[in-house]
Amino acid sequence: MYAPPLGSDLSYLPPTAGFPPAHLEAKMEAPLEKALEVMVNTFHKYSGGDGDKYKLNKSEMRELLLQEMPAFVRGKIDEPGFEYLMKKLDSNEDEELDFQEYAVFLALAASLCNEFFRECSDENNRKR
Ligand SMILES: [Ca+2]
Repeated sequence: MYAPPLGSDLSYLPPTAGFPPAHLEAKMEAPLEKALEVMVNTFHKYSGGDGDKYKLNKSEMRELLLQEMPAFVRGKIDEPGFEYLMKKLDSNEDEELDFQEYAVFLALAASLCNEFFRECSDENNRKR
């Protein structure tokens, strides 16, 4: 959850404010902050399955893709493509994805989304 920067002075808050203080909680409503929270929570939702609780094994990653990114994988896992993806992401070759390796996957997925939206907007601009 949200932690205020070290040294921030929260002493002006009424003692009943609780933690996180209401004004900081409200800040987490910003879309990008929400997205970050979803990215982190989604990792833990699946990594907490079998084996290492802080790593995604192949079956956990397969489940994450199917459940959380169905449009991205078009509703099914292409096994050779999935094996290739896992191999590329698993930089320390332990057959599992830790959070850093998962973060690389998110960056890759975000880049693909960006290209997709750029192509769409180029196409729309050409039509005008
Ligand atoms: Ca790994």
